[in-house]
Amino acid sequence: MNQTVEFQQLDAAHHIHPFTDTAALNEKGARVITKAKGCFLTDSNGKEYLDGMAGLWCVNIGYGRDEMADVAARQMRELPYYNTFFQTTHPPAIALAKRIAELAPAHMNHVLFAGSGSEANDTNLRMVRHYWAVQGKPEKNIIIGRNNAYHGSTVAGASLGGMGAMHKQGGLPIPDIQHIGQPHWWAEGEDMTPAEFGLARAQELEQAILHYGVDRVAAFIAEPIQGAGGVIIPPESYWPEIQRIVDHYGILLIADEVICGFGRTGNWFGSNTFNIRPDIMTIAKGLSSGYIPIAGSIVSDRVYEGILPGGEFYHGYTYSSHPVACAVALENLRILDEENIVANVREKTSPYMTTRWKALAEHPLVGEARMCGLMGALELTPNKASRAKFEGEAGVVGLMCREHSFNNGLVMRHVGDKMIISPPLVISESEIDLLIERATKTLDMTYTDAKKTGLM
Ligand code: PXG
Repeated sequence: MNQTVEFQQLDAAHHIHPFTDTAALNEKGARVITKAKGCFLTDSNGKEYLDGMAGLWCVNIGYGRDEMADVAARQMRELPYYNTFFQTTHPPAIALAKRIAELAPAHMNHVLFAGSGSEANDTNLRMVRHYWAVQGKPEKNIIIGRNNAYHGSTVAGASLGGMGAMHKQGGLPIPDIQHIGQPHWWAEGEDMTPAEFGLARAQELEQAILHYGVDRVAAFIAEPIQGAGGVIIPPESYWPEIQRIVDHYGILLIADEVICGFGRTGNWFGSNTFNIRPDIMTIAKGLSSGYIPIAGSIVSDRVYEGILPGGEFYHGYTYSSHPVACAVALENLRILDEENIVANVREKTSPYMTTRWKALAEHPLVGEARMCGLMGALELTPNKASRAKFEGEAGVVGLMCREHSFNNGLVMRHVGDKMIISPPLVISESEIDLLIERATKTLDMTYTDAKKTGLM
């Protein structure tokens, strides 16, 4: 039997995929990725793909860095595991926490580690409620998130997020979580200017605080740029107004930096790019460039000191500050820093990529092409002028486009009828040229199909 078929059959027999219609996948067989180097993946048939998604928005330094494997092996030999419960610590946790505090905004100097972004957001939910309880305000426990935000897949993460389809499964959201509108001008701004719309959507936060009462609202959580929701870059008016509101009412601000952190927007954090002053930042993904699972909550001095009088915070994971994960993350941060990768995105790669990507808006299928740092999206539409949606269910054209993209050797994701991109931060100009060439061919093929099937 062909090895790919064997892999696919065994995969279908025993492996359940995340976020997948299992019956449909088993019928078709999964794509089997066997190795990767730099910005390229190779599948079990030897076909190469330019990885326009950096794995799942995480492989910032690119694949195949031997230093990362060497550090992991060294740390496994020296101290493969020990916990940081029971008044114990170890050198990799200390070194990584110190390095993160150096990189984070000046008022954020403390880190609690987790294994995934979802876990870190569970930490954040419990921490902000605990913070207010220690301040003598236990009823101040409502957390406000946004529609179409993504904060993970655990019970708290999915509740904080605003994905309707996720809320329908498993009885979510949990109590005392509320959602306001997202700053997605292209899809929802109607005849407002982006600036007016950004302001209006930010002011929904103020309306929510006044509606529930400032004595009930604990925190607001948001991604600086929504990633999984479709790379939604807020209008310039949005974040300054959010910051004004959280400052005015003294509400805690949680910036979910799981995607935006560690260079994705051309700065160490999306909070730097948008001039946000968070009380807590969620980090994961780019912290280790996906080489090993690790995440965390970076906590401001205000929240840290606010919690201290409360005694023990009954929270933590077996793998909080895992020594191998900490050592690998620290090596990743060394590479990002010493190879000047973040500044290079800001000054060179992002401007080049942005120019080339935005030119895709000329394509008859594309209503808007947007990019910040190295994360971008294309809005596919049957009518650019009216910013119309395709008839019928969303995502049919997006899915066609994704299939063509993979066949053309480019990993580009779809979210409904948006195409999204988030390549490794080490992508070169010639690789960007290749990405654009394959994306253009993909759009052409999708356009032909959409016309043929009467979708436009
Ligand atoms: N916050 C944000 C902003 C994320 O993007 C999480 C939290 C959760 O992290 P973990 O490590 O628990 O997955 C994420 C994760 C997609 C996709 O389809 C995006 C994520 C995860 C899975 C799929 O774009 N982001």
